[in-house]
Amino acid sequence: AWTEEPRIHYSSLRMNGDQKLDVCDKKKQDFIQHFSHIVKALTEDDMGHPETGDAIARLKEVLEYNVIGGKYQRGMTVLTTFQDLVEPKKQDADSIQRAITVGWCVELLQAFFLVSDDIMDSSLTRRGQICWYQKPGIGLDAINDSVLLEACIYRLLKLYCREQPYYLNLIELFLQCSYQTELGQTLDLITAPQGNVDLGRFTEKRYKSIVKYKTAFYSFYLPVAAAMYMAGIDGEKEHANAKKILLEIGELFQIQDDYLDLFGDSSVMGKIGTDIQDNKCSWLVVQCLQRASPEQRQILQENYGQKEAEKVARVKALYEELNLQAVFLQYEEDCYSRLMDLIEQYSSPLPPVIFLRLAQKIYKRKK
Ligand code: GPP
Ligand code: MG
Ligand code: MG
Ligand code: MG
Repeated sequence: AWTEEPRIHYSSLRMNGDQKLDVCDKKKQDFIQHFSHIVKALTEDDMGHPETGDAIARLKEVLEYNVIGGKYQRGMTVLTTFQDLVEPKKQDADSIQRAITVGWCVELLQAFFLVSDDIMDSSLTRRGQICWYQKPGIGLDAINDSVLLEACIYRLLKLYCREQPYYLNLIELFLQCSYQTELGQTLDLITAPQGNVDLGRFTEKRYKSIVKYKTAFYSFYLPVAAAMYMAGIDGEKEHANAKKILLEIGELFQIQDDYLDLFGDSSVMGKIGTDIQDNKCSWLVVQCLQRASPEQRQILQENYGQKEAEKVARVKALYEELNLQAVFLQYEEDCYSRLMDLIEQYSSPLPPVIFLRLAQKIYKRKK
């Protein structure tokens, strides 16, 4: 058996930290550079089309406003994971280009979700700029723009991956993860009806279901699973094991998102929080309810889910009285160490570095 090639290649293991950083920055630069090719591929044939040309020009504008400006963590995960899984000699220019393109497909999915999520959450800013639907002259036309962003995923997959053995797996993966995210968004929305505060709805159990579906599948399982399929790893067991870890990372990621919604620096985050106003089943409100006295619960009942700044401030003060910042810090620590155990238990046969890198990227994140 020793003559067999290792099925899974452990690249980047022999580098020191500095070299690794350089390689990562360079990789991210390459990835971002590639966006112009993506836009070109999506618009070149039809830009001057007599019938659809104007729509394509609008699509170009939508792409440039909404797909750029994030952290590119999900997209980069496809590329990096692909390179971890495939031996270097099989990483030819075309395979790398496909991994980058599929990475951009994940970024397109994210853009689709964010443009529509911002409408549903009545948000003001995203990635340091005004939300697309808030731009003068855009409004609810942004709904159609978001659907166009989604359509671009499948156009790109067809353009770049049609001939690949994993083509159908990728299409099904994107569709399945979209559906799960939409179910999660449904849970998020129906648990937060406008003008109807019912604190009894905000349970830990409901919280976990919401975040698993609305965030973890598309943010963590999708990019790693896409890279696995592209590397020829399509076994159920392998995917189930990776998913086990990745959904846990996704849960921590959304808990951080909820914490930062109120306690983060909005200029660093690039977005202004709305969870209290929106009556959301946030991690903070769930923790608050577990610790609140009957009097404190009453304060929450009177101030949660409303737009007035004084009421939002009262809720924040209550969270501070209950030391939820310290509770969060401790929770993040515990969660991280549980993640390390999970990675030890479930990463094989994939190199643990895939999961460790993701966990490290999000641990103590500020944006
Ligand atoms: C994060 O929720 C979840 C999403 C962005 C998925 C949206 C899914 C759709 C089907 C539209 P969030 O509202 O907390 O994110 P943010 O804080 O970035 O607004
Ligand atoms: Mg939102
Ligand atoms: Mg939302
Ligand atoms: Mg949020």
